[in-house]
Amino acid sequence: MKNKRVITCALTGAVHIPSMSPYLPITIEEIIQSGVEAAEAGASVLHVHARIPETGEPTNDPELIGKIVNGIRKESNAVLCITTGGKLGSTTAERLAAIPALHPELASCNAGSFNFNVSGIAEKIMNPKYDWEIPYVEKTYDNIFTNTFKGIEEYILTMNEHNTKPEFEVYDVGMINNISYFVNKGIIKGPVYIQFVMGITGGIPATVENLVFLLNTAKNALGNFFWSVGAAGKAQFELTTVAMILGGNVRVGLEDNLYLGKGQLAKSNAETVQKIKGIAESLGYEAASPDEARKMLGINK
Ligand code: KMH
Ligand code: ZN
Repeated sequence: MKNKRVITCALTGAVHIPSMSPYLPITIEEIIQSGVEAAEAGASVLHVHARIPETGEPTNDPELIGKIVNGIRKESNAVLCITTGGKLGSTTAERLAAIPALHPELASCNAGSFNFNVSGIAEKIMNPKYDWEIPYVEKTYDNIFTNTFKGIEEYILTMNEHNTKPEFEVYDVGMINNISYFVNKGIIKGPVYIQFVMGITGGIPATVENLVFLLNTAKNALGNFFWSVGAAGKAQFELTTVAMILGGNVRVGLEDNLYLGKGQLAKSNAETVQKIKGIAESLGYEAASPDEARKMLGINK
């Protein structure tokens, strides 16, 4: 498995707004199709959020998430990672609702609170398609993405109960200590899995030096752990490429970045997977299959 790399595709997220790209999947059918295509292109893990089909607004509605999950499960063996980050400003109960309902193999578990500011998007959108879009992103100027110790414990314990492995989203270096706290408390089952999400305004900048710093800090704090890198915006392909060279795994997809290159919108999630898979293969790595990803992550289907 040394040359295998797990490609995660984050399909739509809760940050980008429909007016930013006509290719952002919105409806249940679009998200299912986009996920199936991304898996066919080489993604072994699909990170799932839902949006209200009529408006594209992010939602935690477990029924909508369930329809997407069941639709993808019918057509693909990909590992599904359901968000518990959810819509900006949601409560813990709202963010957790889909886990008991769907007991996914993986779910995101955000490893600490921080300022999650995407208000800059508002300046780039001249003619928004929907009324909710500009207020939604502007509100993040005064937003703390809340993930307290009490909350993180609740996410971990709920996931344990439903046989779901937490994927710890680490946005800054101090969050590694938070994971270490819960390892020492003995509530994290199996090897720790970290998704370093770099380059959010409010989190650690997406640079190679910072990735090496995060990795060294995590090695000192945790010993062995499984890891992947996602990065916001144009740093996505640079940082994921470096991650593979350093022995890590990667997350691409339209949740984090809408572009394949300068001024070139990605027309699908599959295109972002094809791009990183091509880079992987040119470096001598192979995309892990879903069952190989399960082995690498230490999860049972
Ligand atoms: N919803 C964003 C605030 C996750 O999926 O867990 C963060 C997010 C992370 O999307
Ligand atoms: Zn997400």
